[in-house]
Amino acid sequence: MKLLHTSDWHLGRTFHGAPLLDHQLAAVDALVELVRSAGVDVVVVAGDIYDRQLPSGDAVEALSYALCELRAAGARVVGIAGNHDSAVRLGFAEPVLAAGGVSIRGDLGTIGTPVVIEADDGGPPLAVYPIPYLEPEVARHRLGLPDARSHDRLLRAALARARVDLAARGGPGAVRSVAVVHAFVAGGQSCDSERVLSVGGSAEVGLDAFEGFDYVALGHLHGRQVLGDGRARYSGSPLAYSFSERSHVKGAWLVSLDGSGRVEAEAVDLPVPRRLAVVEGTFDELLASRAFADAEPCWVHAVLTDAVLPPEAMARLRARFPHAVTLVHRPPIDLTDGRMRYAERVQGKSDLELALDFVAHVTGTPADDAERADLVAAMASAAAFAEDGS
Ligand SMILES: [Mn+2]
Repeated sequence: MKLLHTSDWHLGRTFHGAPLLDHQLAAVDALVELVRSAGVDVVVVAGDIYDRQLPSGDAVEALSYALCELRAAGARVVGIAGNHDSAVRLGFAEPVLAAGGVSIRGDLGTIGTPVVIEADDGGPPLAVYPIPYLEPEVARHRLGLPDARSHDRLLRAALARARVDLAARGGPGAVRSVAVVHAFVAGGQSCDSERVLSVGGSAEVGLDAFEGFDYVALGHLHGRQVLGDGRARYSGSPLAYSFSERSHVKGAWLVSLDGSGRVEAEAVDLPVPRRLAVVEGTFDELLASRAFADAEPCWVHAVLTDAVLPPEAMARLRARFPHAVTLVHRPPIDLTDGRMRYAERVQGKSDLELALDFVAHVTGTPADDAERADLVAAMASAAAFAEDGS
């Protein structure tokens, strides 16, 4: 049987303010095409389907489109709520949708009840165990473990429920099994676009928690990766959601489970509607140098190394890089000025000396005669103002 493992769609997310929905829909279309060309039985979406608890109308429309298209292409769909999703909203009318072949689970009360897909290869059926994201403060009460506060303990309890059902079905050999989980599993590599699951305590779950399942479809980490012996994998997000992902290859896992539950997973890549580029140099270099021509159609993060940030820098950069979205100014001087405290550095200096120091500090060169004269005049008029109070 064939399973297509994807996650972290984050429908409705923007990229530093730029809308991404068209790119997300292109990823959906590519997944639909894969379902058709590879004869996929079930598409598994391992959480963070929406980017936020209250998705926009456009994002809801995109999910409706995705579910209908995947189903029309011949696959069942099984999804779970991630830490970005509202479990209640995502799980809306689940039993009714499930009758139509689409199960998006948010309700923790359903943990241990699989979505069973009958085989068409003569082998045993496939039981998919969706385990929605377990937020400890909610999950410990819903799972009847009020003292459990760690992600590890709660996920193990949830998986134990799934194992009880699995054993009742005759266990390995009688059924092929997949767990769908949204969690941070020990050994996983994170990047800048995942929201941390636990501020303070550890959110890590040990890989040994997943013993007994033929395949574990993980969501949460946005880089595609393989854990342990390869039965547990992250599909990663279909698109890059931060510049830290510019070396990622985005895609999904096309997983084949044979009659005995043996797994073969093939990486399938998704289209890259717009690449990411980081460009660094002076403003003039960025605007003129041919070295940056490749970055013109990309999402661009610009690092400006001029001593002084040019006015309207971002707007002017966009004349060449229309998709420039972030800019940092990194002047070639040390603004920290050693370890001297501010009070020590300014001690015994006149106002004019302080102002001249400031100019040198910010521009990297001492004030010239004209600038010095301007400062002297400005200070004289400020002093006159302070004296006569007018
Ligand atoms: Mn995510």
